[in-house]
Amino acid sequence: MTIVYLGLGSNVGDREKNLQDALNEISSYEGITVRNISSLYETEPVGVKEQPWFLNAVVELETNLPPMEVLGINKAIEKKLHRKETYKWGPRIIDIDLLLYGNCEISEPNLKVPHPEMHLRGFVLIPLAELAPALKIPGKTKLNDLIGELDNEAVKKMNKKLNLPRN
Ligand code: GSY
Repeated sequence: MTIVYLGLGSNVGDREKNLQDALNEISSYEGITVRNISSLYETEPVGVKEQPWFLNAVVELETNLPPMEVLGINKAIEKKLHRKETYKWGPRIIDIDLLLYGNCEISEPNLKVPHPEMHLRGFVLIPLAELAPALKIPGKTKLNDLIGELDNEAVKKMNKKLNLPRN
């Protein structure tokens, strides 16, 4: 079994429902057990600023599925939840990013793990640190050191979590 972290984000429509729908879908897959979920975070958009703020969370799961299969599941769920391609860094109903797959480092044309920009993104690092404060990103330094180096991009913790589906 491998511990996997996924990043969830939405800034279109009912953002919390979109994240909950994504989490429910993830947990419905055989071979995936959702173990934990961070609080919800209201976050300032990174990249294109002129768009609604995101709602973000990080999910911890356990799986025996290979990383490419996890990637395929993420893409299938994004499609099922009607994610439409807009433009790079543009608004989206749902985004499901494979952040970490155990301690693996993967560099395939369509999959890079750890997620190549995660060490720069407060909306990923801060919820991730809530779940795994002592975690070290393979090839990088400790989470707390990375968080200390972030620009002051706004990441506001909400006193709220998605419902953990029963596996
Ligand atoms: O990479 C995920 C989509 N995304 C986000 C996001 O989830 N949160 C914030 N705050 N900014 C973002 N820009 C993009 S693209």
